[in-house]
Amino acid sequence: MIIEQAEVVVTSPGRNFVTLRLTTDDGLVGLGDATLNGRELAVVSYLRDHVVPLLIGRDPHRIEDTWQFLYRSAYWRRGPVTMAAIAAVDVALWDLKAQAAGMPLYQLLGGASRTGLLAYGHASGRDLPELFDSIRDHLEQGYRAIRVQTGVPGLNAVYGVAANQRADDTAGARYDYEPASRGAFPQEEDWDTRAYLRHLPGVFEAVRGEFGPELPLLHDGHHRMTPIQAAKLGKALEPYDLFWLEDCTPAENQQGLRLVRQHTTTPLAIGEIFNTVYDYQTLVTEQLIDYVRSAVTHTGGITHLRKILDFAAQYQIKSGMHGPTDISPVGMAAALHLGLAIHNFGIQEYMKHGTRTDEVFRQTFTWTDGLLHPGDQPGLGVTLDVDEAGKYPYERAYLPYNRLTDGTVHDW
Ligand code: KDG
Ligand code: MG
Repeated sequence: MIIEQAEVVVTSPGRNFVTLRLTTDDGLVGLGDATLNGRELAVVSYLRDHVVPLLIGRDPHRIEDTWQFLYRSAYWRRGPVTMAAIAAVDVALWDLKAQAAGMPLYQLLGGASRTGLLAYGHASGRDLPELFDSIRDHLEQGYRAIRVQTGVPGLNAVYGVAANQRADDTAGARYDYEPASRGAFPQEEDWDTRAYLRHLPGVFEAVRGEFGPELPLLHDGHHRMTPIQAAKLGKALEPYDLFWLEDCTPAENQQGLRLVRQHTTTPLAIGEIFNTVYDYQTLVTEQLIDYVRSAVTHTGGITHLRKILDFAAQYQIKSGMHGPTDISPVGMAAALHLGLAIHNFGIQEYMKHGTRTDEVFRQTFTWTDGLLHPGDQPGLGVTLDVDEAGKYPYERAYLPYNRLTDGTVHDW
């Protein structure tokens, strides 16, 4: 078998997605997700201009060799653009290998280690009544674990609080949360860490009061605190028994997590913007985190993320793969196969795509009683309807950025 054709498909059925589509001389089609929210076209160019020409004629079975070739032969290593491009190739190759074997991909990764994957959804509200409604709605949808994001008095737009109508679904239905906005310039949001720190513990106290002690609750700090502020928040949230506190600091300063860890037993999750195992070395070997947030899509694919997760497993650290709507259905499917196979699965983020996206990407995963399963079709179990994809051309979109009340640019 050889790779005969490699195409990069860009489509925007509600939001932008970049997909690598490999076709073999046997007529098999393998898919890989290369979506990098707000910087999509950089990955398109990396793939189209530099990688696609190297793939034609290659043996698709040589996954590890192809990975090492793309990583090492570029000379310029790592970074989100490179690693998203390599991830797309890697996942498309795994998809092809599993189809050629006539097996769902998780079987090639060692077989199922569980019957389904615990998933969490995104509840949010500008105030408590809105937040409680959103949590009830998620419980009715079957979620058994819920991320809680809330408005902060005095701030106009806060990360994770659903602000938009669902762009591509039933009129009036609430869009869970899509931070990127279409247009020529990123939207500006405002931020005040002290106001947030004063407000958040009371919100979790109220949520526990309303929904009881058992429901696993998560929260995303979205990189906005210094280590000492994160330590203070983790400590203040201890009575509410969080499943995790995510991205409490911009964690490229891995050593900063030592300070956080010294002060709190609130479990910590980090890594959605990381792209290689090297971003985790201190965090893992010093056991400064509890969950690895990396997505297959942004971390060099299944081949590299599996290595990170095996490394983490030696330190009792589990997976908590990133799964917002900017991970395409192809990227989600890859996460589900990997999550089903590994021993140290923790939880999977699951936001659900809109109906138009689901028409472009036909999927076979299941969602039953709060548990996801990738399904038993050979390969990833996702097909791309190229005609449907062609109806939705790329639209320029940016993630927002933050300014503090005095105008200083802050982490978003
Ligand atoms: O593109 C950015 C989003 O993927 C990110 O803001 C979502 O933090 C996020 C999460 O935890 O889902
Ligand atoms: Mg996050």
